[in-house]
Amino acid sequence: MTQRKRQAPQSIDPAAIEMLELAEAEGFSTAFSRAKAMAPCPIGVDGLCCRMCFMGPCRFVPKRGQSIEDVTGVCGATAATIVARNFARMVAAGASAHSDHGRDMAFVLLAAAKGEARGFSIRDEGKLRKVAHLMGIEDKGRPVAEVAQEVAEKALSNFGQQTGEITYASRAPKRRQELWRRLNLVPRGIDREIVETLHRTGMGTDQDPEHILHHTLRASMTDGWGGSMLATDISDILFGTPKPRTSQANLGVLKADQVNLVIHGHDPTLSEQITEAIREPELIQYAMSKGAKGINLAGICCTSNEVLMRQGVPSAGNMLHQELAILTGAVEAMVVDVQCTMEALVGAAAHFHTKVITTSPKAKIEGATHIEMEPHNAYQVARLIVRTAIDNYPNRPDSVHIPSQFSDLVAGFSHEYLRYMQGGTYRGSFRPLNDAIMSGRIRGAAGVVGCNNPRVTQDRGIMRLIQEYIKNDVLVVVTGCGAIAAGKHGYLVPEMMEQCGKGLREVCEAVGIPPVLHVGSCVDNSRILTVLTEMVEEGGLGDDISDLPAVGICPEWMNEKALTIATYFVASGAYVLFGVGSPVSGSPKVVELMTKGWEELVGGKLEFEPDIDKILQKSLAHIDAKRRALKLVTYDPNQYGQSGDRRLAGITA
Ligand code: NFS
Ligand code: SF4
Repeated sequence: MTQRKRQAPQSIDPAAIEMLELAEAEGFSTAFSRAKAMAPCPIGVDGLCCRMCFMGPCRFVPKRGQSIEDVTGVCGATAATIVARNFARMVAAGASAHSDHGRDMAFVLLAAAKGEARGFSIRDEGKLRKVAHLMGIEDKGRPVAEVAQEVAEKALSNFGQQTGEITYASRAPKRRQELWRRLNLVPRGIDREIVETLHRTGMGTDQDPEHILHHTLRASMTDGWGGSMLATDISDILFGTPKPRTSQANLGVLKADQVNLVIHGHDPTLSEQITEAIREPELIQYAMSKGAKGINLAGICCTSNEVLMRQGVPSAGNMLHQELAILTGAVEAMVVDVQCTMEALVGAAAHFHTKVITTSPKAKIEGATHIEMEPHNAYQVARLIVRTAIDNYPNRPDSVHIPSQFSDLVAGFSHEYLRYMQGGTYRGSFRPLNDAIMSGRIRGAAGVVGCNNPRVTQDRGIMRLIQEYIKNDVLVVVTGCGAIAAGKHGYLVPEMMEQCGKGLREVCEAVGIPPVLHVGSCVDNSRILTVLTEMVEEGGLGDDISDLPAVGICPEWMNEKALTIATYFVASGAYVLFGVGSPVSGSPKVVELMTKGWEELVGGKLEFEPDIDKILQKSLAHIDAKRRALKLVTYDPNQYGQSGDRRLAGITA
């Protein structure tokens, strides 16, 4: 009855709970408390508000006895049209974020190739040559810098290109490419499709929901097979292709006796330089001269994932940990670049000595210190930021409150490494994985990805699904804040094979991997597209991504980017389920178009399902249905595991 009774717990993470108790006691505001204080707008939550022109804004609220499909705006637009338009704009915005990130990476590569970006080099020449090959660029006998310049220019041309096809569409399975071409779904250029989405969805242009959603599929692909895939590839070229690294996650990685520098956002450019700078003896010495024992670097959100995957920098937590990290009182500086960095950071920092430092030419926050980074000065800026944090150490309050919790983890499973681990340098392939799926050792695969959202209990949906999947022999890959959740709760270690079904456990034992694989940041969802494609090409699991016994889940989504990812996975043939709630629930017609309609069109569909148990049932049913369609052996949880169990029993006896 009382409000408190109806409220779900705020988090299942003990470190977060500890900090939230402190915040409540001290009267500090957080996203958790603000979400409680502000209910979602009851009209906007269903996608039923149109602000595309000033004859409105129009609210689509049916009168008693009226159907929603009979309500129109001043211009006559129907609910289905405005819900589809709102969704399309969110997808375009998400695609713009990931793609602009990809563009920035291409500019860094170009500057590095021309020798105009001190501190940047081609760390992974093998990957550069592989990417050159994928782009149709001749690399034999040519100097690295020359190839890198051409790769960067080719990547940049994908953005402004007006006709033809984006380069990486040709990386998809052959069948998928044919389907896309038949349906006119291949993006012509990244910027073009995003701009066209804005044009189409303004007042009085595209007013057929099915037609709007068709273009939305095309626009979303500018992210997955465009900007994100380019961002991933170029980051690997510049900073190295990830391979497994051990590290830790949760607020307990902050250190009471060291300068704590937290990097937060998405772009690895500056954070890679900061990772380098904190190792400089001169700066360590400088920190000690201020009374600290050293410099401790930790990440939040996807910047964290980028430097975790490549450098093993520990993670202080996922999206909802950004304010909580500051409330420990132990953070000298929080350095942000772009995306998912809450304006509230400045208010949280005002309680302490913490400096919030914005660094992107695209992003300032009022009240934050702005130290702008460009590729040519990145290392100097990184040093300046580290010094600023050190200078702030003596201002730290006498008592700090750092929760003790953190978990060990292994991250760094790039698609290249996944291939390598299944056979080594010369025999690397996806054959063992495909065989394990075909024989039923592994029932299928699930990607558990994406955000935190204070509208639901932090990490609960993510962790429940991960636990159930591995118990049911479903191999899990994780990215973004979902990956950090898995890390915080101790699921990214090989020991977790103990929690697996027998078949999956055997596979994990044989290969020596955790059953939950951290494959990277949110732009690295493009790695999952590559893995799915390689699985198709390996043979035995059908001839398109839509044939695979695989699902994609975002249990705690909040960002527009998550919707874009969902949509490009659907366009690629995947079944995608989202928790929390639906931004299109206002129009049954749009819901039908995005489920039944998209499934008929492209073999994938997007469903919003707030009930995590239902997500679990639906996803497992989908995996089993795909197994049946492929005529694979029926999954039987008791078929495997005997040998592995006996061997382990022998060891421990
Ligand atoms: Ni993805 Fe990564 Fe996290 Fe969500 Fe934000 S950090 S880009 S959007 S909240 S997973
Ligand atoms: Fe209202 Fe139509 Fe204008 Fe939207 S475009 S605000 S529905 S009049």
